Amino acid sequence: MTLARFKMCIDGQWVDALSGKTFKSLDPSSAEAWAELPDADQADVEQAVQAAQKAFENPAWRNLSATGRGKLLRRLGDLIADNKEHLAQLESRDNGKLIRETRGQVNYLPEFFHYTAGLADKLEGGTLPLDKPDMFAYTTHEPLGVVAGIIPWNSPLYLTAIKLAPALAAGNTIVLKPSEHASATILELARLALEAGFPAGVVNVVTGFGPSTGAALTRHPLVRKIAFTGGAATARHVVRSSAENFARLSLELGGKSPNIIFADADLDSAINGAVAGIYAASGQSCVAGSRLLVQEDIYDDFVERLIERASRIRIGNPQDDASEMGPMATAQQLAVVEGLVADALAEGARLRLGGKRPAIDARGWYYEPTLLECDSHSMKIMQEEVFGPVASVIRFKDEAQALAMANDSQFGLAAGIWTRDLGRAHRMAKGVRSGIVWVNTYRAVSAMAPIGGFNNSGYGRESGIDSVLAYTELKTVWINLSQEPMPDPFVMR
Ligand code: TXE
Repeated sequence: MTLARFKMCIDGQWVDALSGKTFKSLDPSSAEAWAELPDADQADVEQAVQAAQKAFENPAWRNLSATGRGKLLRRLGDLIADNKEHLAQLESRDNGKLIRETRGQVNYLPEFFHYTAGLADKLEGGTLPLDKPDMFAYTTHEPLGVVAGIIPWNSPLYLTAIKLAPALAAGNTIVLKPSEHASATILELARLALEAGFPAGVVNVVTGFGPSTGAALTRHPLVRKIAFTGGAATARHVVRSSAENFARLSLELGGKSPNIIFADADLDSAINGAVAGIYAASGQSCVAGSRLLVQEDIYDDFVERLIERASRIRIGNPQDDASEMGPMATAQQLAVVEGLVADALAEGARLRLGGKRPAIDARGWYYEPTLLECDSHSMKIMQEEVFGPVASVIRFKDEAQALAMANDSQFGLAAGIWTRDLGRAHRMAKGVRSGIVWVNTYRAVSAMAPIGGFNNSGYGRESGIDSVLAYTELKTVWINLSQEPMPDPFVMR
């Protein structure tokens, strides 16, 4: 097969790595190479960061009004809409996500740019009601400078949009480092940003591997903020890099989210919600509802019905409209899933569904929808993120026990609550320690709704009205109104 060849975007130019090195991206549905990309090292990263710093100081960007930045973002949103089918096909090809899922995500993608475009000129500072009559003071929100966006493979366009749009709305410049497993659509996004009219160097993309390209970027002294989505182990490297120059950080690190089904829930909806939570996107979702907590009165019925529904899931080529579950994005991820299921079985979990690769005519990294019954919430499979189509289910007696189990986790990204009791819905929503709570629904997103986690799920929030502020510094300006000479210099005023 002839490989698609991509170049990186540095300072508005499409370039190879200075070393000439490349790497191949594999198609998860066939395990075959389909694309070749530049393998950037420190020298390329240096050029990208310098280009972003130069663009940050360039009056064409620095002096562009907030209204002007908003217009560019709106145009970028429109261009994404014009190119939506191409982007959806490309992302599905690159990371093995279902075409119906990538279409859904890309159809909604312009909203992130349109919504954030409207925030660009609403970054208002304040005037301070000072208790010093001869002084006047006000605050302004100013851009940080160069932002590094580190992107994982599971939803590259979406996870880039929620970093790129606010960073640009606030007047920063950015260097994006997509995952080595799924870079293609981020390069296309940079192409659209140039077409929209963002000056050269405002949006740059370097492609390559985490420990080389990613690490060179995150430890660069000119990088003022790192916006990271990925795994906890990598996040610890990123946090250490940031310590060198105290770069601002936002971290979104996934979770082990509880999906809690009470006996009074609409069971048909709850079954769909459980499927959406863990089998959609083959479970490769930061908000996956991988812990199913089910009230004892309906437990047996729920488990049987879930098995019946999940065993009908059509596994197949992600590019096929009829498929409901595609492959794991990488061979490593498939190995992680297989390892964690083996550990769970060794620890005493009962396999009720799946637990193996499906017998389909494809060489890709497919894994069946899997359900494990657990008697103890302290089992590893109840505590560790799998990032695959593996749900572990356990019964609970009452609300108090459900809440205790829900919060017995190192993570805290999302939670689902299924009940018809309004009071219970609010009590649980208040009690659960997570950044997102869905009641009688799951995996809903909006440009207006902040996402981010409690505990080891990371810190900082993306999306929503405050997301742009997270890409700014606050400045306080003091004006002395007095006509008198400066008083005693040794006393604080
Ligand atoms: O992610 P990594 P991986 C979880 C999930 C998964 C695990 C590992 O549990 O099994 O993480 O996945 C870049 N300096 N999530 O290994 O390594 C890397 O190149 C700077 C949850 O794929 O975190 C990629 O661009 N950057 C998650 C990005 O970090 C480095 C989504 C993410 O890769 C780097 C994905 C370094 N030293 C996985 N090393 C979510 N929150 O949704 C790697 N990178």
